[in-house]
Amino acid sequence: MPSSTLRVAFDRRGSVHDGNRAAAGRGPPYGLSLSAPPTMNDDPIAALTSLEAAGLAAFHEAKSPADVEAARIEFLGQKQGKIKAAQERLKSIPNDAKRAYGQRFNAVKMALEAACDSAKSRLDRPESVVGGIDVTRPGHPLPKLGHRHPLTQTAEELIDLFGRFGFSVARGPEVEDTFHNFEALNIPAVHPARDPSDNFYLSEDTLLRSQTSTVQIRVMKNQPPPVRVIAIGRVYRPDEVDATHSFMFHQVEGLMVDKGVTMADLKSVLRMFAQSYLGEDVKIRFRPSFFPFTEPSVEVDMMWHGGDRWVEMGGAGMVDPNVFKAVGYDPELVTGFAFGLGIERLCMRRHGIDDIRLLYQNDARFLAQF
Ligand code: FA5
Repeated sequence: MPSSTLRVAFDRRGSVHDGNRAAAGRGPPYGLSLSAPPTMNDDPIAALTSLEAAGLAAFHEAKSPADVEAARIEFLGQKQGKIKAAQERLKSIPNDAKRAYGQRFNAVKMALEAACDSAKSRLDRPESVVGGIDVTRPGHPLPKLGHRHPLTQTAEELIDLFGRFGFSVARGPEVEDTFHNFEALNIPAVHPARDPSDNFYLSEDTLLRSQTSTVQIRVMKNQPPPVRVIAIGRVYRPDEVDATHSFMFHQVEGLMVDKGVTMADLKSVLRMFAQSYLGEDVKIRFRPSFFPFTEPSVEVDMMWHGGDRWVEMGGAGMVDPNVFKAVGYDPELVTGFAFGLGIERLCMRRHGIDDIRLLYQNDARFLAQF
């Protein structure tokens, strides 16, 4: 009996079988007659054909990478694979039949290699292939539907910039109570800034916040110093609408409290911010001003695009000791600065927009430019 029929091998289900299984009446491992290895088939070309059929069936029916590997070893294995045996048979083929055998052998070998590759790629998929759907495949690109509004872009850039200066982000409600909007900010009941004609009251003691300075109070009431935060959001005032004013707009509030914070720190931070966001050559200036919750106070102006006029960018100052007392900080121990800048105006100056109303009209032709 030829040695190949006695060889013990693993079939593709991982069980041990021997080369005599067909002879013993148990059938071949892949359901095709392989009982006669090439050396036992009288017609060498017919032997190649049945070898091809068996190999193709084995790769085709493989149900796991382990099945493919078992079939690869059985048919294409370098040492004892059936293709290797068929190649060795060439030596015993008469000279006049060698050419035909060689051509058929090459075709069978290539067909089995291709079947092996395609079985591998069929089965070597990640587990994410569920029900024939490969969920890891990239999807179809979505059509470009739009982009972030320039005000959102500005807000995100401010968060990024101040983040690099060490400021984290705090939030506060748009519907505010009079304590946070006024009293805690040193604006007593009789102050004209509380006038109903200057604010959108929702009830006697709630209103749409008129400034983001309210968040200063909420932050300080919730955490001990040191503090270094910004707060971004909408504010509401019944201002007459023109090219630089709206009844609803956005502010970025900044607050830094620590031991030894000075006006020089405030001016440095605002100058660095303006140069980073508006460009190295931006001109800003500080004007003495008044806010009930800072002392001393300043207005910060920026030279408008075109270079012909100053436009107010925000208000700022050193936190008033009364505010520290209202939130339970000791003004003998800590000092701090605060600022509130108009986001619309920063965005307008940055992009050369000359009318604030353009930012709210949602005209796609305008928005597409940013
Ligand atoms: C304030 O709102 C103060 N809370 C700022 C502040 C914070 C001072 C912390 C001290 C300490 P003011 O009312 O000046 O300040 O507004 C600040 C900025 O908001 C203005 O400089 C301007 O850029 C913007 N702004 C004000 N009113 C409008 C408006 N109606 N439309 C658009 N932007 C506005």
